[in-house]
Amino acid sequence: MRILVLGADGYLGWPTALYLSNKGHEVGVVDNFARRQYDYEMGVDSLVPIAQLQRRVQVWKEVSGKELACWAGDLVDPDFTHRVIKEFRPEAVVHFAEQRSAPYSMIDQKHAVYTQYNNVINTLNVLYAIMDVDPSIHLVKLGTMGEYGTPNIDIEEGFIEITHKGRTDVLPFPKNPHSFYHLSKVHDSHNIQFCCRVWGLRSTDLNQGVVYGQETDETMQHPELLTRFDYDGVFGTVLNRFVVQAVTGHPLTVYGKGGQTRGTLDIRDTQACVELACLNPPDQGEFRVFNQFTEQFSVLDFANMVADAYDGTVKIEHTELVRVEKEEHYYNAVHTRLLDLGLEPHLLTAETLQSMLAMVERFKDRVDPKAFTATVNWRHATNYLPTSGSPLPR
Ligand code: NAD
Ligand code: USQ
Repeated sequence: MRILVLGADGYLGWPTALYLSNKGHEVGVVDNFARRQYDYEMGVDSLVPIAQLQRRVQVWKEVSGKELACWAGDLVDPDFTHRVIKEFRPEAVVHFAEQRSAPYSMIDQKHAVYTQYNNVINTLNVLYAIMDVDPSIHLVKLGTMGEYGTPNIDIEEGFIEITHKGRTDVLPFPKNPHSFYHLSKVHDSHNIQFCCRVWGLRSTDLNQGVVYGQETDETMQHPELLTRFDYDGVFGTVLNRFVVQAVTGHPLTVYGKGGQTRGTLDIRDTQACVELACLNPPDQGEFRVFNQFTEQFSVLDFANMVADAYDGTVKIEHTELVRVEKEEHYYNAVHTRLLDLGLEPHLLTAETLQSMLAMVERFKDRVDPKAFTATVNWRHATNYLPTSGSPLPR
């Protein structure tokens, strides 16, 4: 297939582009490097050094003999977005290209507005470009399990049958997200569903859980093919942070009681799920939702698993609950549709954790312990940054 990967300089976009290319698809990659600029803004860096996108594309060609078409530009610019989709003429567009940190979106008004503007407007531009260039292009959009929040009922896969006052309908599952970032994904989902219903586009919304891991078959082929790995208090996700904290002798930072439960998956399963979605497109006019995760754990489960897997002393610290979220709650989310398409999950085993710990060991001299601090508090919409006047990526 011809597959265009948006956000291909990022943690997930880059390894997914390589995976698709390795599978024989013709792949194009797009990014505006906003993610690198958030690091400059906050004075942090990926644990794993990453080569520039253009260099990675060149190395991939040397290693695999496969070409990636590459565009540098901002999807918020409608002309750029339109031009790329027209030039590449993909059969599927895989859209990773958003500001994806909940804490970043909660720093202050400027970061909340940036997040929603960047995410919602760039997705609208992609929808308009697809409509104009070729409405049969399948939009595979990365959403998030966090769109649903943590309701006290089972979470269905996108839709729920409701009987109300004697009448029955199948409706989008209620959304109750807990950050301006997660809200941007809800707004995207509504816009995409609307375009499928009204214009007859087709799309798969991949409501993905928290991803962990770093190494994939393709990125391991050369040091300059590695993908980023974030452990700081704004972009680092929970399990990735915990393995870095364990290796560097820092207490694992469980916010509050640690009963917060989330769906989660291995980075290699992100790659496989995206390909499965591309290879099995929905009908024209259909808006389809897959809950993209393989297991669910509480934050405290993650901490205990890391402590068990690490061959050394690990301290678990219950720190202030910096977010407004339930510390203990019911959680049971359906996730069968990708399994039905043939997904064979990599589950979170001691072996997986040990390989993550070994990877961190190799780069531990790059760790800045100051970056572990959770600097954003949901209850205070203030500028915490010493460089708060710094420009956002645009
Ligand atoms: P990331 O920040 O590492 O990558 C996103 C990439 O998109 C970055 O390289 C960034 O520069 C680019 N980008 C952002 N705005 C852009 C724009 N306007 N134009 C062009 N490029 C732009 O994030 P990630 O962790 O790789 O996540 C990718 C996607 O998956 C996101 O949409 C995220 O919401 C979703 N997701 C991630 C996780 C996770 O655990 N990492 C879990 C669930 C869902
Ligand atoms: N947490 C801790 N300690 C930490 C870091 C996080 O207790 O040191 C807790 C958080 O409070 C939260 C949970 O762990 O309850 C998950 O936090 P996270 O930062 O790992 O993940 P989250 O903010 O939910 O966002 C990440 C990605 C986002 C994606 C989302 C999937 O950054 O792009 O959409 O995971 S989901 O959680 O399913 O919505």
